[in-house]
Amino acid sequence: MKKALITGANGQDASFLAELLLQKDYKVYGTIRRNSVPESQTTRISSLRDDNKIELVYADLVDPTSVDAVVNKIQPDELYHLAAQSHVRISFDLPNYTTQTNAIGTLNVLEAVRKTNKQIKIYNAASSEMFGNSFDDDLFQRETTPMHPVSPYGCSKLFAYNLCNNYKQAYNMFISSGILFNHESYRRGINFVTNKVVHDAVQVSVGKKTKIRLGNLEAQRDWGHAKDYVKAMWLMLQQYKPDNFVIATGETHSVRFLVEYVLSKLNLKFHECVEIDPNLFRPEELKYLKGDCSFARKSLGWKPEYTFESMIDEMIDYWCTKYRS
Ligand code: F7E
Repeated sequence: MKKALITGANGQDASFLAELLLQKDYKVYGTIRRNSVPESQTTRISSLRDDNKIELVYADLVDPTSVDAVVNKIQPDELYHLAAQSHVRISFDLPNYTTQTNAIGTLNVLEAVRKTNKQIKIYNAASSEMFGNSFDDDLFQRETTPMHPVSPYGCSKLFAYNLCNNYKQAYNMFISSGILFNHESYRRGINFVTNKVVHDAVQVSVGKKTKIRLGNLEAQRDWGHAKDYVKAMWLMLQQYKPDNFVIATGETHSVRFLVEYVLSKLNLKFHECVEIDPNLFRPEELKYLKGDCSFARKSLGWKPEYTFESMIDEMIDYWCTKYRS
C-alpha cells in the first residue's frame, strides 16, 4: 500500500485529493496546524476522519522540527505540499506571515525530505499568480512565460517554485510543480470570489442578506474545478521524470461575467444587490489570466471535465440545498 502525506489536510484541494488517493488505495496522512479554535479545522474532511480513512498529524510549516518529525515518522512515498497562506489580498495585510509560510515553509518541507529520504516524490503547489501581469503574444500564459508576480503571495510562491527547481537539480530529487490557475468548488473558502458570489447571491435570494459586496469586477480569471485539478497533481507524481505543468482550462471570464451568470440563474438584478467596496480592491491587481495546458494534456493525458458553467451550477445547487431546505 502506497503512503501519501498531504500538507494542509483541511484545504479545498486536500479534501478532494484525499478522496482520490483513497479510491486508489493509498494510506493517506494529512497535516493540520494547532489552532485556538479547533471546531472548524477539519470540516472539509470530517467524513473521512469519522471513518478513520485519513490519519491527521500536527505540523506547522514554519516549525521545521515538526515538519522533519512528520516526514520521518510517516516516510511517505508521495508528499503533496498544499499547505499555504493562499489568499492573495490578505497577503498584502500579512506579507511577513505569507512569506514565512509559503516560501520558508516550502524550504522546510524540501529540507525534511532531503534529510529523510530523497526518493520521496514531491508535488509542489505553485500558482498562476507567479505570472503577475505577463502573458505571451497569443494572450496565454504557459510554462515558459516570464514570471513577474504582483502580490506578496505571488512572490512567495515564486520563491518556493524556484527553490523546488533548484533542489530537483542540485540533489536529484523528484519534485514536480503544478502551476495551477484558479480552481474552485462548493468547498472553496467563501472569501474567494467564486464561492463568495454564489454563497452571497443564494443568501440574497432567500432573504438572508440584501447586498453582495465586491471589489474589482474587471479582473479576468481562468477558473477550473478543483476536483479536476487534483487528478493532475496525482498524474504528475506517476510520471517517470519530474517536471512543471500549467493546469488550466484555457477559457477566461471577468468577475463581472461571473456575477451576471450567477444572478441570472437566481433571477436577481445586478443593480439591486451588488455593491462595490473599495476595501476589497488590492494594492496591485493581477488583471488577466488564461492558461495554456497543452503540455499537461500531451504528457499527462490530463484534461478538465467540468466547464465554467457546470462548475458554477454545481456550486449554486449546493448552496441552494443548504439555504432553501
Ligand atoms: O480573486 C477579484 C479579485 O480571491 C479573484 C487563490 O487560490 O487563485 C486564487 O487567487 C479575482 C481577483 O482569487 C472580490 O480582485 C473582486 O481579481 O478568488 P480570488 P485569486 O486572487 O485570483 C490563485 C491561482 C491562487 O494561487 C490563490 O491561492 O476576483 N475580486 N471582488 C474579489 N476577490 C475576492 N476574494 N473577494 C471579493 O470580494
